[in-house]
Amino acid sequence: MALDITALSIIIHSQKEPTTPSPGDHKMPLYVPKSATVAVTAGQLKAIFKEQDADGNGRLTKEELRKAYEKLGSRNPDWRVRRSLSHADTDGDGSISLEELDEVVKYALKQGYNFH
Ligand SMILES: [Ca+2]
Ligand SMILES: [Ca+2]
Repeated sequence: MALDITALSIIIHSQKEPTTPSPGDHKMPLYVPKSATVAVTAGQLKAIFKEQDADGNGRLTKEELRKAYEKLGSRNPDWRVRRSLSHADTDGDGSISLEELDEVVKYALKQGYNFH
């Protein structure tokens, strides 16, 4: 099941936001602040990474990894991609297979990776 991270962030954000009762309040703009901080599980992280496999070939290229980290709100996605590859790209082909993705997820979790 694909995890809709945008919807997730909106839900979390709206929970944190103090309720301001006003008419038309239900028409909230679809704006997701980058400051939303949420702990994620390994399964959620993996789902987010897999979602970025745009061509569906079961491998995450640097570009696809970068998108994943951008989606996670990383301030320095390029650096994260380099770290992930050096940590998890065990066969050295410059992309992350589904097997290697587990290592990326472990790495990301070890960094205490959250949505910020
Ligand atoms: Ca791919
Ligand atoms: Ca690889």
